Amino acid sequence: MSVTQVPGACPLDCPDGCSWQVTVRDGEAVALRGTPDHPYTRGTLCVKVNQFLEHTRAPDRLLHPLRRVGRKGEGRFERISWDSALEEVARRLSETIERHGGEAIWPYQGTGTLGFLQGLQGRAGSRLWNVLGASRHDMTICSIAGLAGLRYTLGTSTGIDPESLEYSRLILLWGSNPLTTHHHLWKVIQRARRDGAHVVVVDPVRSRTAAQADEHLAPLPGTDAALALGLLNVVLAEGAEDRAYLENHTVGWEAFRERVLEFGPARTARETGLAEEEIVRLGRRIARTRPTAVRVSQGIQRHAGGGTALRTLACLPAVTGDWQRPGGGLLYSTDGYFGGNREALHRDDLLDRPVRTLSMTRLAEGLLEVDDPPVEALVVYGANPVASSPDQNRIRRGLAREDLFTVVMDHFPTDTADYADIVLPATMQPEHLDVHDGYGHLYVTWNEPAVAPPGECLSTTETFRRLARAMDLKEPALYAGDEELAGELLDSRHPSLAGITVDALRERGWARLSYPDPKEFAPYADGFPTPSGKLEFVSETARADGHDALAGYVPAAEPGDGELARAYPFVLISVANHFFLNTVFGNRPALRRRAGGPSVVLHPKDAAAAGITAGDRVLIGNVRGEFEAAAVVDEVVRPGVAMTAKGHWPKLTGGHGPNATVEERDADMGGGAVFHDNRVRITPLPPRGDDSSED
Ligand SMILES: Nc1nc2c(c(=O)[nH]1)N[C@H]1C(S)=C(S)[C@@H](COP(=O)(O)OP(=O)(O)OC[C@H]3O[C@@H](n4cnc5c(=O)[nH]c(N)nc54)[C@H](O)[C@@H]3O)O[C@H]1N2
Ligand SMILES: Nc1nc2c(c(=O)[nH]1)N[C@H]1C(S)=C(S)[C@@H](COP(=O)(O)OP(=O)(O)OC[C@H]3O[C@@H](n4cnc5c(=O)[nH]c(N)nc54)[C@H](O)[C@@H]3O)O[C@H]1N2
Ligand code: SF4
Ligand SMILES: [Mo]
Repeated sequence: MSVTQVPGACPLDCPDGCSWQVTVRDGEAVALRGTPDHPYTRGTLCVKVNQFLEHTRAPDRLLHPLRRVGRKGEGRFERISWDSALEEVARRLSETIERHGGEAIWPYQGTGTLGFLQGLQGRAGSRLWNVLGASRHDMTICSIAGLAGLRYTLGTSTGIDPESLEYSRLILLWGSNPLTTHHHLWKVIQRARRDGAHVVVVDPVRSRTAAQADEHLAPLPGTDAALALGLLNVVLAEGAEDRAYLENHTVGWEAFRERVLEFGPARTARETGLAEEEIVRLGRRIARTRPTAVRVSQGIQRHAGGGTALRTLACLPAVTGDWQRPGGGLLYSTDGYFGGNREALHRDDLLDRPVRTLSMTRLAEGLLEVDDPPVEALVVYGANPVASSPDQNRIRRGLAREDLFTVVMDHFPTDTADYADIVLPATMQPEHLDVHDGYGHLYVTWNEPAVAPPGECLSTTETFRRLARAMDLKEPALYAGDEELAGELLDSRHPSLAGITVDALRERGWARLSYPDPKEFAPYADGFPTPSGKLEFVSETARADGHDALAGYVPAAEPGDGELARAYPFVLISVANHFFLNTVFGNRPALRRRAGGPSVVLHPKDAAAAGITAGDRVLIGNVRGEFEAAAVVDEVVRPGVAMTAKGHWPKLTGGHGPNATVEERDADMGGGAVFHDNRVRITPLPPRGDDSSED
């Protein structure tokens, strides 16, 4: 009997990017655990990923290529061989290119795995798409508005080292729910608390994290930039601005100061729906506590003003001078720390002319309205847009187009796969090679294949190599093997990779990137990568891009007053589900049981006004669409807000989810999605009759 420990990485779209070890006995994966000596993973995974091995063996796993035999959306398929699947895909893509050129192909890649080889970070498949001249796919679904906003202020979207939060004295968890979405950060925060740090959550919902914090402020969704300006107003009133820092390290302070002075406590209270006392109390605490760290994650930027929110929040630690202190500053993403050679993977030099870019969150528009050329072939991998992208009903209409050729590569028969002409079975993480960084830490992780793939599953890299061969493409870069690709990625002179060799990484499974110890690390103490080299309250780049040159506040597109709000009294926010990761695990029976069915949480006052009692079946809807859920009545949401969770599979929960109500509309920056800038009405439904045939 042979037993080995194989190092790997959690592939999911989660900031914690855990390092894991698979125990393999006689060729079978028998146990999975977080790597004990990894300083961030610290031996634990999470409630979801503890079930990962069971998930790889689930009875509904896709094991063979399939061809559609039913209507689009019906989900009826026949098993076919890889050869005939690849022949058909190759033929249809070639015909599309002949008719309309490569841009009629849309490679629709999602967040299913973040790996540099198999997934998003390396834009897996980009070499093939470049050779074919396919449309570019812009990943707008998750964090882009915030990334774009930060770049105006900081010149980068890369924030402080999460491990440096251990040295913060005040931690603002702003629109961030780590106990559900990245719980390893919470351990760092607990260490800071043991040293006396105070933790404040800013969230319209009393999340799991807010319930554990020292203080919780619940502003109206989409008003965070106003709150940041209001808090800075108090800091100024206390005379606590760091004049030397502002003088030496920032641009545009005089103008920004004027703007801050417009947001006195009374106005800020009106905008945010908070009490003046709450704002003043927190403002004073910020004024007297060094260092203060702001942790913002993605939830807060799914609004019309989401980019501006991050842009303005990043100004807060400049006024207090905290950017120069370890444990001070702002953390949104750590993506930029890993200096691997991404360009070598992407190979954008293979593209022989510029191509158009299509936005991930505008799939319905892309399929129903885009012309010149129309999208004729859609290749979906690592994504489940029927469940996850905005405007579900129009997406279904687009995917139902008879003249559209759709390929879906996935592990499971998702709602999206049901619309495919060809379904290709993909390997899961213990079955393929990959390399990962993290967007919430400073480590690089190696994922060694631990077991053979089940059935006929193939990795993304191998699928695209075989497709290139089936299309008779000559470019040698299309046939690079996985180890070669990993070597190209890590072959970089970037100082972050100093001392990190492929062999050592492969042996141990992980390495901390070459940066100072978190206790001493203030990445922007000496300046910022902006055009001026300073933090920019006023940004000429922003002005050139058509935004206000000065950081400020952009309110919601569907605000809380006016006619729209009378017809649709609730702002619907659809937060991360504790038991799923986006839609991954949404079909896992044990986790579905723990998650319960779709629900919507309302404040008791709102529920009473709408004639809704706890447990009622309700319809949540607007002009775009509607979905059903069970009502929960609880003070965890503030009045005016309704909360539901993302991740349920529509086909397992009545056919529609929250994205049936979400408009396909861009945030102020980057083309980000606006999942929470979404007003709805909520009405009770009659209880299901006993003769209901639904189950
Ligand atoms: N368990 C689990 N973990 C996950 C995921 C998951 O689906 N499940 N998803 C992963 C992914 S893809 C991502 S992007 C991250 C997201 O990580 P987070 O951003 O932490 O998660 P969200 O639940 O989207 O949003 C966090 C909080 O923002 C609040 N919020 C919404 N609108 C506003 C606002 O306008 N202002 C403020 N202040 N708060 C607001 C919500 O109430 C929510 O509690 O998590 C990752 N981790
Ligand atoms: N209402 C609402 N909607 C949201 C959000 C929200 O907060 N509210 N959050 C948004 C956010 S933050 C995100 S990131 C998006 C996520 O949206 P998507 O990127 O579409 O992610 P998922 O829906 O989880 O679908 C991922 C799919 O990839 C598959 N997959 C996983 N690994 C692999 C692999 O190695 N190969 C292949 N071929 N497939 C694989 C999984 O089985 C799954 O079906 O959802 C967004 N949608
Ligand atoms: S989902 Fe996040 S917390 Fe869970 S194992 Fe993966 S990286 Fe770690
Ligand atoms: Mo995300």
